[in-house]
Amino acid sequence: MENSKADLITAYIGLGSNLANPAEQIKSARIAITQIAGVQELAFSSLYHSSPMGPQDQPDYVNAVMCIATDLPPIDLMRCLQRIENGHGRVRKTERWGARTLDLDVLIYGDQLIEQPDLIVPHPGLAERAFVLYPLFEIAPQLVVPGKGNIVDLLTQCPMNELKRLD
Ligand code: ROI
Repeated sequence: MENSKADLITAYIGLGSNLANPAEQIKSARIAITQIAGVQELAFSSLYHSSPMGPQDQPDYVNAVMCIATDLPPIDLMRCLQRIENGHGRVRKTERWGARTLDLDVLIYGDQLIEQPDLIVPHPGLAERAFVLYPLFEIAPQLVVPGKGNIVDLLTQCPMNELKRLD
């Protein structure tokens, strides 16, 4: 369904990096996202330091979550985020879950459940990922994640592991 002009959707974006000065990658991605036409920043979490999920022979990550208001349809938003990833030197390798200069995921898009071949929202790994849930809770403590439930309930089932808040 097309969003009409007046319709602003609240969406959440997950940011992650573990190469080439991760904290700077996240900060410059934040600026690039605010420069997308049709996107306004509503909130940005602290930066978090996290140990890698997946293969352990890669550097630790810096993660954050951003809340935006947007009139872009979800696929257009995802394509804009992919362009920013590419502009930050993201090289897509065949190895699953390898190191990356910048990863930008549409975590949540309004109350929508989206299952398209190239976009699943809410992000399927959201409930198991401390590096997503804790920054999300910081900026949206009352959030109900569509199809998954209250952020507080999700948090209580997700150990913090090695996650550390940086600022
Ligand atoms: N692990 C952490 N800690 N943070 C991430 O952003 C992240 N992103 C990924 C995989 C490789 C699954 N692991 C991660 O895509």
